[in-house]
Amino acid sequence: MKISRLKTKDLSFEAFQHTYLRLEEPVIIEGVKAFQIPETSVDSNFIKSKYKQQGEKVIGWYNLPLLEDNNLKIPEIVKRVLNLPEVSLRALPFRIFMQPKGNHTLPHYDGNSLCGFNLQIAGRKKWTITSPQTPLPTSPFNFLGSVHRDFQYSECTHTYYEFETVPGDLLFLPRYWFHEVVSLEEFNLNLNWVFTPRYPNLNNHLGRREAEILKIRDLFPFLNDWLFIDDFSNYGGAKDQIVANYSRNVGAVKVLKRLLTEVSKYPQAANKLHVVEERLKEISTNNFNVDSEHFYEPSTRSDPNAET
Ligand SMILES: O=C(O)CCC(=O)C(=O)O
Ligand SMILES: [Fe+2]
Repeated sequence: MKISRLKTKDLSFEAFQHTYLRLEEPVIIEGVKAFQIPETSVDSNFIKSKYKQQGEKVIGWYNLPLLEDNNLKIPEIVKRVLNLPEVSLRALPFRIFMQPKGNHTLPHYDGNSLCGFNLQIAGRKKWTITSPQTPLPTSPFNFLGSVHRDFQYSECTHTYYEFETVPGDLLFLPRYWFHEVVSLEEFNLNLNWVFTPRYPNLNNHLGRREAEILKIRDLFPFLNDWLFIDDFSNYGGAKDQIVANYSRNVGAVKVLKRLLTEVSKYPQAANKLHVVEERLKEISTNNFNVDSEHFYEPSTRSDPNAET
């Protein structure tokens, strides 16, 4: 399937809200700019010196506060979404991905029911994103795909989009969409703003699974250290409200079924554990580990005069 691509000037905020944000449909908005300085100065030295200290290294990226200054402006559409009352922000909602050629981020969806705007600044990436209506097999109690490296997507079994992003492409990636990402150029840089909706999405399998898992984590707090790989204490930046909203209709039967379903995945997942571990090590090693000789190469597709 082909992902929708629209130019900033052809997409009103209201149209974005109705067609993509509310329906949780991915889209690429072209010609978006965040750095106001010359493109050639946005190299790895610049990024490291400006953001590495302020950031918190997390597996394959750096978490940062919502930064904005004369050099870096948050794109208008992102700012408007982050300010919506139904959106909750974690303390560090801004992330930077800077990776070398060949980095392959394993299939996963983001924890904390995160939706994200991912803006390609430099380089090029190949994305394969899969609808939560036809999810990949999940690892027990988490959001990593339980698949081998040579996993083949098939249109018979998966609704997925395969596409490349180039500088100026702002991808809206809704929550629970699996994504697998390959960095294609020597120097690849993406800015990412993430948020958690305060309301659940119970229209797809992974949204319902998350609601059930939240209920389990809330009912049995000791399981958080034991079974889960992410932090629960400040889920989505508004844990109590989100847990209450998402798991309102999750009763004892659903809790029990979910526990059994997740536990029954262990034998299968044990097979793939070393694959997943190796892939996590790959993205962790590559995180900000790029050659500083490479510079932002503007794409013909991005429109330098476009609104930010
Ligand atoms: O760029 C990548 O390699 C991974 C991006 C990603 O996982 C995300 O934006 O959530
Ligand atoms: Fe991700």
